[in-house]
Amino acid sequence: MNPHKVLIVIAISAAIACKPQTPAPYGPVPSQEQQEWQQMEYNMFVHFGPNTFSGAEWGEGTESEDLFCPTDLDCRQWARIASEAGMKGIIITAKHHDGFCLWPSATSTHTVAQSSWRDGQGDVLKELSDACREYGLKFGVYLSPWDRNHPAYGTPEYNEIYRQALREIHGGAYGPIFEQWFDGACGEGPSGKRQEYDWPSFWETVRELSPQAIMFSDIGPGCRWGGNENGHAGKTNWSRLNTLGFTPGAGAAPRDTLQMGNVHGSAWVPAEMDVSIRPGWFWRESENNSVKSLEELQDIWLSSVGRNALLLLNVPPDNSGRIHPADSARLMEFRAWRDDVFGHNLAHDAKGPSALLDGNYDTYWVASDATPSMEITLPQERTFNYIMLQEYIPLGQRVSAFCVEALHGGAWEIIAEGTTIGYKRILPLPNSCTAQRIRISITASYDRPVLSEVGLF
Ligand code: FUL
Ligand code: CA
Repeated sequence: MNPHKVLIVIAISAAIACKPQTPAPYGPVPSQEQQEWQQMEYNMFVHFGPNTFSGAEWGEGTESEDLFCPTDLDCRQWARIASEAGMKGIIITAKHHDGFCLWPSATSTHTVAQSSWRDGQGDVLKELSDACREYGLKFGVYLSPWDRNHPAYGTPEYNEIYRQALREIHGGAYGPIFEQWFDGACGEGPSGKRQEYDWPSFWETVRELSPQAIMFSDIGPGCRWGGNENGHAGKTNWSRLNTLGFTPGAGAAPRDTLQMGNVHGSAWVPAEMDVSIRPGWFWRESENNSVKSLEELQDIWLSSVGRNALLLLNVPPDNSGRIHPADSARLMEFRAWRDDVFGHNLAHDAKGPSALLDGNYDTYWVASDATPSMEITLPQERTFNYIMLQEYIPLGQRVSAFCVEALHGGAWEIIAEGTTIGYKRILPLPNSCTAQRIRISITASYDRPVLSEVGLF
């Protein structure tokens, strides 16, 4: 070999040796759609329908179609508020358990088309999907499988009717749908109608028409119910779940499993926390003074988004068809609090692994072993109340224990400890901490940790 060639070979080998290797994924990993969904963090749930006018939580299905009569429906107002609140999408109850369809569905005679609202010409899904597009929000749909109105409910025929309703919704008339919500609830009781749901065919129908849609149910497949309706995900929360042998609804995994996931779960099924800003899911006059306090919403944020889950906050419009000022005012306070606290990372100019401090989720730091420690040094002492950590989930969820220490008078003191991290973990400190040097130790992890970001707030 001539000397030139030798040099070239050496240079190429060196380049290969220095190129940082992308670590192999650990366990099941999120699809591209699940990654994008997780990054949405915060969406609006909208419960709207006959119950808005009757005050019921679960309508009977025998209500007159004329009961649904918003005097001043304004979906653009909902979308504007959602967007100003910092939400990324809206999911609406296209049909709740009473069976009333907010779009003129051919599958039912209990829809907006049979009501005198707008002479039967109205279509709430159309109006809301247009408004979402206008405000840059994603649009999602809840369609209750349990149907107290449809005469076919409880017979095999109903499965095809339900699929047909999905086809109408996902057929394109309402644009792309980012999430399809399958509610597992059924209050028929032991002597009521029993429907054997054909879940695989429901999922197939959505997959065919809306391959991008994340499908929610108690057990996924796209995302899972977080096991309660108070907005509190498990402190330990794996995005993995074992789904084999389980079905949505009565056949779902136990609630504590849904809250925590399964450490060795075979599928990527992250948690979504649905919770209402009011005591009920539907608006009622008597609850205008019971909108959750700012403190309650803060607590919900920290225990949903701050615990590796999505927050789906229900904001039910009133019987005029608009979101009540009590709710929108609270949403803006809540937004201001998040901007104020989390808008500025006090570690942005710190010394430490630069990929962890660059404000970019897609750049990450790979530890050289499973239980690394890393130090972050601030330009000067700063006071903070929250610590945020993020794993790079496209490579799976790995960390199962960690602790954070601060250097106080020459000694390291533990200020926070936790188990899982996942996409995002926020730890509120019991007392605010003033320090210049911070040490983060991963004390247990399946494979080498891959972290995207660290924040002090
Ligand atoms: C439950 C339903 O029964 C409630 O009415 C509400 O829609 C909630 C989001 O899901 O299962
Ligand atoms: Ca980064």
